[in-house]
Amino acid sequence: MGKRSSKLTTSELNDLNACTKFEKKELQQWYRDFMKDCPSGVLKKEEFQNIYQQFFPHGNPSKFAGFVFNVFDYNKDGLITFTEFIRALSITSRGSLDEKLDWAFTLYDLDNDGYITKDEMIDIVDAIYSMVGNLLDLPKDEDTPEKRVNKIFDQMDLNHDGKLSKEEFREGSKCDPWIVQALSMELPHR
Ligand SMILES: [Ca+2]
Ligand SMILES: [Ca+2]
Ligand SMILES: [Ca+2]
Repeated sequence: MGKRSSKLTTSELNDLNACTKFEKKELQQWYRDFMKDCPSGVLKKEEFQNIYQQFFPHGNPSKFAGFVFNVFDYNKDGLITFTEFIRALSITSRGSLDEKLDWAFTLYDLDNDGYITKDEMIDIVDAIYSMVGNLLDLPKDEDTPEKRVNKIFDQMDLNHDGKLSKEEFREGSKCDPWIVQALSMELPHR
C-alpha cells in the first residue's frame, strides 16, 4: 500500500487540466485540501453528507447531499475520487449555463431514463426544502414540494405528457431563476 502523495503527478495534472476548467495551480490546491479532508483519497456518502451539514446547520441536508453524491460518483462505486470530485466541481462552479443545466438534469432524473417525472422532481424539491429548513418566506402556492413542482411543470412541460425532456428542462430553467439558484446549492463552496 503506497501512501498517497499530497501532490498530483505531472500526468494526473495534465489530464485534469485538460478535462476541467481549473488551472494547474488551483488543481494542486484543491487536491491538497481534498487529501487533508479525506486522507484515504476517497469520499464516502456519509462524509459527503457531513460536509453539507456544516453548511446547513438549521436544516437536514442529508437527502439532498445523497442525491448530489450519486451524480458526483460517476462510476457508481459508492465513493467519490478526487477526479470525480474535481470534474463535477468544474461543471457546477465554472461550467456554462447549458453545462450546469445538463448536470442538474442528471441530478433530477433519478432513474436515469432521460426524463424527469413529477415524482422525481418532488423528491428533489422535498430534499431541497428539508436542507434549507426555513420555509417561512415561501409564497402560499409554493409552500409544499408538490405545489412547487406543479407550478414548475405548468411552465416547463410544454407537451403536457407529465414528464420533462432535456429540452423542456433546459428551456424552462432559463426562465425560472429558482432552478438555477437551486444549482448553486449543489455544493457548498468554502
Ligand atoms: Ca466513484
Ligand atoms: Ca427519470
Ligand atoms: Ca413533456
